[in-house]
Amino acid sequence: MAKIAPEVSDTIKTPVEADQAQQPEQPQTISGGHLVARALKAEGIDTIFTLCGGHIIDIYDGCVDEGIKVVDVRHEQVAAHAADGYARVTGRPGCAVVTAGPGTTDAVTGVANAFRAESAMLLIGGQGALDQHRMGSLQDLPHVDILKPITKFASSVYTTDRIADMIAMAFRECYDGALGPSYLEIGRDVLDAKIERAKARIPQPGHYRASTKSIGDPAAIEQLAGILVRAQKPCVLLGSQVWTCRGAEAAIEFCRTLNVPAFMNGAGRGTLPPGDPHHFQLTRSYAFKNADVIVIVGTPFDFRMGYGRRLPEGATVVQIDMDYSTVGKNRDIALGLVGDVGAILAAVTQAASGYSDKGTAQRTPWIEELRAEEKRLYDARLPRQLSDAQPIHPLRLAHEINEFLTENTMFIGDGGDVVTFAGGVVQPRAPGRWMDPGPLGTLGVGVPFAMASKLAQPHREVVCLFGDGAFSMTGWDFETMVRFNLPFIGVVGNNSYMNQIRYGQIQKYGRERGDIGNKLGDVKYDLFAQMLGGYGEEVRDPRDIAPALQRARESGKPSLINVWVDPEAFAPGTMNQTMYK
Ligand SMILES: Cc1ncc(C[n+]2csc(CCOP(=O)(O)OP(=O)(O)O)c2C)c(N)n1
Ligand SMILES: [Mg+2]
Repeated sequence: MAKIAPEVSDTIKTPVEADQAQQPEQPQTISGGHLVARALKAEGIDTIFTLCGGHIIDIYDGCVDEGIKVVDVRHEQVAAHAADGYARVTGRPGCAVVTAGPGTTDAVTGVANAFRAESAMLLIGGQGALDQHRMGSLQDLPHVDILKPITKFASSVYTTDRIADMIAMAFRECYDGALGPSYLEIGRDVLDAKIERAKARIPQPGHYRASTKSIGDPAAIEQLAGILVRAQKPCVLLGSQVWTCRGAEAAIEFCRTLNVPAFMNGAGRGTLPPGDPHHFQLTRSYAFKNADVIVIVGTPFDFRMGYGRRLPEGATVVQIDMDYSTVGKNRDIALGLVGDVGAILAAVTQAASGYSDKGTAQRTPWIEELRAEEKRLYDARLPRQLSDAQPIHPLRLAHEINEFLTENTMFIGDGGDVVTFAGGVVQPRAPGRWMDPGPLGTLGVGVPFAMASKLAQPHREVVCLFGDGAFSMTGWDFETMVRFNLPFIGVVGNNSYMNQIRYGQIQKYGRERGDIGNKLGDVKYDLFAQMLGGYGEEVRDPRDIAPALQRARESGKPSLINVWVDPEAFAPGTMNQTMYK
């Protein structure tokens, strides 16, 4: 057919041309950064956390096309922690995008934290152009080598057409066993190049990885049901994986059907609400010491568990975990089960329903015994929790925060001693309402976790308790909270020290030498918040804590309540730290 002259084509169109005119024009080529955004979208990611650099700007351009929100922070550690937090809150992987060299090394701590906390996130890092490989390009470093030991998967992407494919691969690896982070480095030329769209494999949503809801060995399920039905004094510890697997309902059903008392740690806190007949908090050591069956769910025998050594030899210890290599590590077990911990608990409950007598009544005296002990320990602590002393006792601060929480509040702990105090007092009211760094113990997660929580679930209130040392580490991103209009209630338990470390120094070196390297200034964090456009006030009288929290809630702004707490009070958890023993 003869080519139609432009002036004619405006008025007379062939049927094919008319059809094409109605379709939005599909470019035949696509750039690497746009492929990144396509792959992130396929994974359900609607937000990335980033700090800009020339190596990565094409990803931003792709995000604009895909409708992915670009949250730009002030330090890459914050971007990585926020991606970790986003994963925990949403159940989808988080994503941080950072530039080459220092951008990537700044993010390493956040990735490391996600690694130990078993959080699924992808770090995408820039790299110099491949055609300048090892020539000394700007910000060039061996990123993959650096990230390899702290990720489940770390690789460079060598061609533009593999970008989306390798992102899908990285996400798949995040979900293999216990969750964890992946890292991809993409060279600047690989990212900026445009290729024919048809050449790229772009994995389709929901079609590049399988379900992980496995219950493992069915015989082990039956065996555990039998053990529990016969148990007189069982207890269960519900760890972070219960939340990761979204297994709260299954865990509640398990405890109720089998009449088993439950303790919770990490993100497992709030699985059972406070006041529930099977919810216990203060009697864990007592229960472990006296139990005949101990079921450890979704938490390793690491330092928080005394490496499993504190569990009595005579007890039947059962471990359930997503990760094969965690089960039986550091301590022998009677039975191990590997898979989705929620699915396993549901299967065990189901298997127990086959017993005409599940033995629930024989466990009631044990539950009553624990309840009495729980009350005794609570009453013994109560006077300090209600103390009107000035400077404020950190237990009183923890008490006031606990009273302030609602079912809709996410509680975040970021600090040393003040957060350890809070750990024994603050009780989240629902599953998934507790965030702490996890076993890496990284200070500085508070602002980024608050950021992730508010972005992913704007309707959910966030209360974050900071130590003054912890806040200082990533606190500048309070400004990002203001810029993105992310209101939250920040509380700084300000003792002007890195107190958790100071305690050990005083013990070891005496009063005179105990304050070396741990003294902070008397910083008015309330004024810092105000300076950045947030709400701030300070509190010295414990009776003013609750009204100040309320005013922060009503301000509708990011806020910091600077609470001056007693630097000479130390939490039992701090005093018992195993590293000093
Ligand atoms: C990033 C990081 N650096 C150092 C430490 C070691 N550390 C553990 S607790 C602590 C003190 C924290 O001080 P602060 O946040 O003020 O809480 P406090 O103990 O005073 O209540 C330090 C430095 C850590 N856990 N993480
Ligand atoms: Mg402090």
